[in-house]
Order: sequence, then structure tokens, then C-alpha cells
Amino acid sequence: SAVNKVPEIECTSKQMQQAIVDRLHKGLGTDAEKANNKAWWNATCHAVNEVVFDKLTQTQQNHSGQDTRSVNYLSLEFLMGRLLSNNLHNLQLFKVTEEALKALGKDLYEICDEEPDMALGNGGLGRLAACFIDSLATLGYPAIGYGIHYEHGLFAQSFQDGRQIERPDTWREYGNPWEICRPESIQHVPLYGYVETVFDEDGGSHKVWHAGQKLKGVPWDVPIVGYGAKTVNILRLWESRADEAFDWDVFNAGGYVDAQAEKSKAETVSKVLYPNDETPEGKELRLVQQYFFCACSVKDILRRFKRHNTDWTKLSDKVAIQLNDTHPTIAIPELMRILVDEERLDWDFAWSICQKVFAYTNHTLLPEALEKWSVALFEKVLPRHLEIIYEINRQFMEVVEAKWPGDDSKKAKLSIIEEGDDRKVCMANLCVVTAYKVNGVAAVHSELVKTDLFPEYHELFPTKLVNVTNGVTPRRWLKACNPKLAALYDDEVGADWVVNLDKLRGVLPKAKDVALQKRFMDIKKDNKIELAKIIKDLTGVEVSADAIFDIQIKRLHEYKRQQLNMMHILALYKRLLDNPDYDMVPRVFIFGAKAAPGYHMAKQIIYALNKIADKVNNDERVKGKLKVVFLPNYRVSLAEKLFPAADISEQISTAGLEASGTGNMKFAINGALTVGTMDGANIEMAEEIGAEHMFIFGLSVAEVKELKQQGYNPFDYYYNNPELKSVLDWLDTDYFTPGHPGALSDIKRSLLEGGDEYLCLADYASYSEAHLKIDAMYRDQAVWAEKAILNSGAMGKFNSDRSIEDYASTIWNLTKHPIS
Ligand code: 26R
Repeated sequence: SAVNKVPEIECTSKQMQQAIVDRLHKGLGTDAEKANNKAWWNATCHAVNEVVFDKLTQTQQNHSGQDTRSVNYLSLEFLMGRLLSNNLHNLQLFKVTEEALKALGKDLYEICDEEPDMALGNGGLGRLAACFIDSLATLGYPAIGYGIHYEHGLFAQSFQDGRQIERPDTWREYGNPWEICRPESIQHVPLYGYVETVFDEDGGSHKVWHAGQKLKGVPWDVPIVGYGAKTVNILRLWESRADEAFDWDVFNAGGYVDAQAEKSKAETVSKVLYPNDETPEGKELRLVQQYFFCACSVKDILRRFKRHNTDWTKLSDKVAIQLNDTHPTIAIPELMRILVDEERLDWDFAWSICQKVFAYTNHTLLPEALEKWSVALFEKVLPRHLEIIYEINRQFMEVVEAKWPGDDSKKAKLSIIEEGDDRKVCMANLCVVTAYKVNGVAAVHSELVKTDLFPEYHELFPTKLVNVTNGVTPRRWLKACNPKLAALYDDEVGADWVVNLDKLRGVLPKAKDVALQKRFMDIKKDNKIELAKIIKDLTGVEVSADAIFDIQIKRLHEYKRQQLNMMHILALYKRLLDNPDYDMVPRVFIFGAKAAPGYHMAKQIIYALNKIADKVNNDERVKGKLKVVFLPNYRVSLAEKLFPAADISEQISTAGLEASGTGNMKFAINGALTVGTMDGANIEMAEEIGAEHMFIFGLSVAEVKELKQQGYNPFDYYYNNPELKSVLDWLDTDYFTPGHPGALSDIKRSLLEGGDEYLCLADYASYSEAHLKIDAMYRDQAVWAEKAILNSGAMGKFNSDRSIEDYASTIWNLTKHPIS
């Protein structure tokens, strides 16, 4: 089909030069002599936008003109990273622009490095949303991403004496060339206040919510260029402002100065991204943020619907709303409120519409990550929504009663309201009750959603719970970030692998081919040399590209088990100190991770790894065989330099706890071998690649359950494994923190007295063995190269285009509208 063709370049190098120099002159008021790299970047972006805006208008006119069914992807997070290189690749203008800038004496890669990351997300969930909107546009689906225009994205991280310091991220301090403000689509959002029952002349009644405060939502649109540049969709991000239209005097007689204070209060709503990954913070501002975002988005969706429609039965024909985790759940009672209170539809009709519009994606099974809001807070901020939730719940409890008559424990478990001293609204329950489909993000995760998280819901709604395995966009995560490997694949399987990743399978039969192996390994080596330079720049540590690059990059969380990796590093260090001739292939362990600012143990693990790195890297006795590097400020743009340079990918979560993982996919596509547990998408990767080409270790989901049931005692492992014992005891000394004995003791304590919730000790021996196999295999470079090729070539399934096709067919019922 048309969308699967790699299109022609439509612009010459000369024209691109002219466009960029033009933007320098006419857009920025500078010239080629005076301009610094930031100005060149800006000018290049604006030159690119001349093409993008054209295609954007075409796409939007086409979709609107045909009143197409569309998906609305609601997400509090979009972790976009940088856009210039990505947009150039998707427009097929990268080479031309590289030439154009070269002729002007500039290096495109350096110019791209000027761009601040758009870090409007925490980690996996936010980056998934970014990959998905890339795929939606590439495949030609009408789609719009809705999010928040945070002034500050995820905090910038630095280290001070090994400890994490957070500073505000300032991605748009000096403007952002990619966004367009759309004041014509402003929305108004009520908050607080009280609910009045108004009696109608016909004897009925309806509710009126009298807001105590109002916000204005200002939309900023970021064009999302599909690969091949046929479709350009929109990411619409809402910024909060004070609402001048609101009559402040009624509520606040304070006058001008107080009004200014109200203004800055209003602006705090979209000020900052909450940096908590997997642990919700029950803060009022977060609830206001969620509601502000949902209210703006739902109103915008209805505004678009009403341009062509008056019949509400058609809403579910035109609109699908995907909830990215529970964070945007308030969109559900908000749609109910609008339909019932404002459009005056009857409740049952409105409810039947809602049940056909919303679908929900679950991204985590960790109980602490499931959002619950206190009823009291809800009542204060969103009094009408609480009433609506009560009514949804009352009716749902009747359904439960009909299914399990008299069973109060079932009702307690399924109720949207958690009873007790501090009553709570359970957002996940509201989602499952309402949504017409609920999906997990990898096969094992989706099974666990059915059997462990929502077994009763599954009994009640046997077709509601489904799986859509995650994927990543091969445009950013192979073509743009690893140009040399991309060129190899162009030669080997044809350039259209970028829209059909299954084509990479073409290299599998040649995995033993010596010439291919050499080219593949030379590329890996080049990428490692480039990363070594970055490591030197950022940390001062010198590493050899001949060593095994063993990388763990992801948020810092105990369930992801960076501390297990750490224990193994300490064991290697100990072996080297005990035996100076200990025979191992030189290894560089590389970490990148941010800890939630309030997560003490995560911060301790960062501190410990930094302290261990200091010691190991400066110890002559290890003879350069061991290096440890913790890169500061891990983010998308740094990730793009790490995945292509990895030999080993660490995917070592406790089985059953990593919903999917997506970094695992990016590593394997770029030719790293995985050391991993049978968890999340690792399991499906093993199916595609062959488990024998990975380093699988540790307890399975079933074994984890069994061990926990029996009663797990970490001391059993501690006393039975002398190496493990000595490694943990080391943490009690002041060896790594001279003068501060015990500075690392709480890590040991949580692994022993604390009960080792994530079973690090139980998996240690198996993990350590897997690393011996890695060491042995790396010594045979032909075998290693073969395995690397077999991994990369078998990753076609994990293309986010495949994920989106799954969503489109099993959940959204969406059809393509390719723009010619
Ligand atoms: C603050 C709280 C509500 C919160 C909880 C959890 C905020 C953010 C999260 C992030 C979670 C949901 C997340 O990122 N999950 C990750 O989603 C990825 C994409 O599906 C998975 O690959 C990954 O395994 C999972 O941890």
C-alpha cells in the first residue's frame, strides 16, 4: 500500500541551504557569521517546519472534511525527547539537510545536539505514548495525543558526592520551535465550589455545579510527522492560565494584588511534571492537574464531534478515548457530567455512550502504584464528579449483587469506593467498570491482570481484558540513533525495513556469514568508541571499547533490581582483589537512572553505585578489567547513544513485576544480548529470538509465587553462599565511604532484615552464573556476533507499528486514511 512505500526526497541540498539561511536572516535576525549553534538549530527547525505545517494542514483538512473516526490518546506523559533528527528522518530530509549544513560549514549531528529534550514523562509509560503517536501517524491513522504542556518536565539530575541532586528542567526557557499556540481552541475548566439541585418545570430535576474557581486551558500543538510524511497528526498539550472571564469579585474581594496571586496559582497547575514513577502522591495539585487535563481534552473532543454531528448515538462511532493508565480516569465522570448535566441526556443513555468510548491500558501490577484518591479531597475539588462516581458505583453494585447474591466480600473488592476510616476512590476499578476493553502491555502481564489483579472483573466481563504487547518505533530507535547499523540493514534487506521491521529476518540465515559478522561487529565497536568519548566527557572515566559494555538504563526502582546488578559487581571486584590473576573479559558496567526525589532506598542505591564506581575505577589492582560508570541525567537523548553501544542489556526485574519493559526491545534491536528474567516482554522476546540466544536466569513467575507462599527467608541464601555473604557484609564497612561506616548499611538491611521483597538473594546465584556464561561466550567473537545478529534480526514483532495495528483492530476499530 501507499503508506508502506519509502517516498522520494522532494528538496535539494541547495534549496535546504537557502531555507536555513533564510530563517537565520528573516526569522532570527542574524546571519551565518554571527549565528551560534543554537541559532543554527533554531533556523533548521523553522526550515523543516515549512514542510511540516503544509502537511499538517493537508492532514487536518482531510480528516475533518471526511469526519473520520479517530483515536484520542489521553496521557499525562509524552516523553518525546528531541524532534529535529526524528522529523528529518520521517520527512526523508536527513541526508539533504546534512549536506546543506555541511556546505554551510556546520555538522548536523552537532546541531541536533543543541536541542533540549522534551522530557514530559517519567519513563516507560511516557516513552510508549511517544512511540505510539509516531506509529499512528506513520500508519495513516487519524489520531490525536492529548497531554499537559508542563513548564518543567522531569527534573535534571546531577550528582554531588555521589548523591542525586534534582534541578528543574527548563526545556522551553527560550521558546520551542515545534509548538504552535492555538488560542482559538481555548477551554475553560471549573473547579471546587458546590452542587445545586435545580427542579425543572416538568417535575424532574438536574444538577448545576457552581465552581469556586476557573482555569483557562491554552492548547499548544506539536505536529507529529509520520514516516514518509504523508500524515501529520497533532499532539495537543494544555497549559493552564488564570481565567479572566471568571468573575473573581464574587469569590474574592481582594482586588488587583490578590488577583495576581490567583493568576500565579492558576499557572502552577501545568507548572511541573510529578516525578513519581510507580508511587502516586495523594496531593491536591496532582488531582487538579489530572482534572484540568481531562476537562480540556474531553471538551475539545466534543467540540470536534459537534462540528459535524448532533446525534449522540454517533459519538462512539466517531470517537475512541484511550486512557494511558489510570492517570486520566476523571475523563469518565467528566464525560458523564457533560452529557447528563449540560446536554441533559438521561443517565442510562449517557452511561451507554461512555461504555462504548473509553478503553484503558494498565501498565503496572505493583499495588503501591494503583491510584486511589481520598473521598474528602475529591469532594472538595470535584464535588459533582464524586456524586457521579457514587451513582456509577451504586448501579454497578447491583450488577455484582445479581452475579454473586449476598456476597459482601465480592462487593467490597469490586467497589469503586474503598470503605474504611479514610474512604478512597479506586481509579483502576472505575476504569475497568467503564471501559469496553482493558489491556495489559505484554502477554504475561495481561494474564496476571486477569488472574491476580482483576480476577472477579474477569469473571464478570469475560471478553473485556485483552493483551497488546508493547513495541518501540524503529525510526527513532534504529534508523535515527544507529545510522551505521541502519545502513547495513538497508544493504542487506532493503530500506523498507523501517516500516516493516519483520524484514530484518532477512539477515537470520546469514548470521554465520563472516563478512556480515565483521561489518556488524565493526559497527558495534564504532558505537562503543563514541560512547566511550561521552563517558569520558560526562564522568572523566576512561573505558576501553574492547571491554564488554554491560548496560542497565531505566528508572531506579527496587523491583527493577539495580541492587542485584550491584551485588554482582561487588562479587567481581572481590574476586579480582582475592586473585589478581582472576581471568575475566574486561567489563564496563554502565548505569543511567533517576530516582523519585522522595524515594529514599532508590537514592541510596544511586549513592552506593557512585561510591563503588569511585573505588573500583581508581583501584590499580583490578588492572582495568572492571569499570563502573553511573551516567548523570539519563534521558531520551542519552539513551539514543547508549542502546547502539551495548553488548549486554540488563533486564533483571523480579518475575511478574515488570509489566513489559521497552528498553529491553531497544537494546536487542541494536544487537545487544539480554541477561534477563522471564518477565514482561522478555518472555515474548525469548519466543522470537530463541531463549538459547539470551541469558535467561532466575525464578519464574510461578516459582516466585511458590517461594513467597512457602515463606521466603533471605538469610537462607546469605548463610549458604559465602560470596554473597561477603559482598553484603562489605556494605557495613567504610570501604566505599571512608570515614562513614554504615553509610550503605540500609541497603544490606533491606535485603536481609527487611525481607528482600524483590528476591535479590534468591536470584543471585543464578544471575552470577549467567554472567559467567556471558564472559565465556564473549571470548568467541564469531559466536557473539552470530548471536547479536540473531537477536536484532528477530525483533520485528516489537515494532510499535505492530502494537498500533493490534490496538486499531482489537480495541479501536480504526481505519487508515492515508493522505496522498
Ligand atoms: C504516580 C503514579 C500514579 C504513577 C504510577 C506509575 C506514575 C507513573 C507510573 C509509571 C508506570 C505506569 C510505568 O511507566 N509503567 C511502565 O509502563 C511501560 C509501558 O507500558 C512498561 O513497559 C513498564 O514495564 C512499566 O513499568
